[in-house]
Order: sequence, then structure tokens, then C-alpha cells
Amino acid sequence: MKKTSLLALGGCIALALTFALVAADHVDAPDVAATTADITDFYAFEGATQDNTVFVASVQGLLPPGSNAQFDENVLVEINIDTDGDLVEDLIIQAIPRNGVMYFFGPYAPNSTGLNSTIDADTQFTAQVDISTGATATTETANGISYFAGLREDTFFFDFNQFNAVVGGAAPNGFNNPGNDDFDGTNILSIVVEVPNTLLGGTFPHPAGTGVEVFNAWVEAKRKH
Ligand SMILES: [Ca+2]
Ligand SMILES: [Ca+2]
Repeated sequence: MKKTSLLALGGCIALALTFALVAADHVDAPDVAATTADITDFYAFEGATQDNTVFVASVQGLLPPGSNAQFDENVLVEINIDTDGDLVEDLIIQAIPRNGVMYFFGPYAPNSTGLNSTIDADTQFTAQVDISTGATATTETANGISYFAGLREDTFFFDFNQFNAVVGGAAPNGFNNPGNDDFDGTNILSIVVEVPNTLLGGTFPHPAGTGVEVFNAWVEAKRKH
């Protein structure tokens, strides 16, 4: 996987270790829509213990119940982690499927940053997990890192009609509680990694001066060509 080009860039977030922040972007440009290069959401939050961080990269949203959608073997999903605030990734976690199995590499320092990515198959942390296709989740843990890949119901909640009413000035009281989840019952393909914070390379002071230590994280989907 020498030459790749960027097709879709998901949300970029500054992650405070004790908070979960969310970016959402269902249905991207026509070149990537309805493929596993179409990133829907990226989540990062504290794991089962405060010593771990969970990253969730979801792609190809709006899949109907019963869908047998599969990850594209020519699409690399790469989680980027910037530990010094220069917005250049210092560590990456990569995932790419082959024959019903998702292969993971990292976290490790990338050989190249920006638009092109390569996979270092000899890096220290590698693992694989069978891709889950039904209600039962198959997970694997290696070196303290836990892995999942497969179909899941979309975790994102969004009331589209009320959103339009709010931005159109027709809803002075804002969103309803709980509102209508337009993604209810639709599925996504998710890649989930839970990583010990000791493997994430550190933090820097939040640039807004909040006193909170953070790192930046974002996800890319890249197609081999
Ligand atoms: Ca950096
Ligand atoms: Ca990258």
C-alpha cells in the first residue's frame, strides 16, 4: 500500500482525556458516498478505565437493517494522533480488511504524514479481529489494546427536521427532549480500538488556555490506487 490519496477527511477534534467530543458528517462527496471511504463519525472517549482511551471510526452510514455491507479491501482507515499541537500526526493506528478479517497496525510513528500513508507491517503493535456481521460482537485484545470491526446500529443521534426548524428560526425553544432520532434503526460499519493511554505518546496544554491537557485526533479514509 505505497501510494494512497486522501478521499475523505473526518472530523478533527481536540480530545480532553476526561471528555468525549463528537464530530459527525454522514454522506460525503459523490466519489466516496455509499462506500467504506465515507466517514460518518469519529468518537474518542475514556475507556472502561481512566487509563484507556477508545477511538471509534464509523463509515458508510444509513445502511438498512439486514444489510450485508462489507469493508472495502482497498480502503485504509487511519486514526491520527497529534501529541504536540502542531496538527501533524505523531502516532497513527491503521485498519485494513482482508477476507473477513480486520488487520490493525499501531499506534506507531508514521513513515509519512499528510495525504499519503504507508503501512509498516513490522511495527510493534499489530493485531487482527474477525469482522462481526451480526448481533454478536467479536473482539480481540493484544498488548493491552482491544479491537472490534463490523456492522453496528448507528450510534449518532440527530433530529433533522428540528435542526432545520432551529436554523430556520421556526423553533425558538430549540431542540426537543428527546427529539426524533433520524438514524434510529440504520446501520454503520465501525472500527473500534481501546488503547492504554501509556501508548498514546503524551498531551499538550489546551491552546485556549483552559488548563486541560489534550491531544488532537482525527480519522482519514484512504483508497489504494
Ligand atoms: Ca504533532
Ligand atoms: Ca495520516
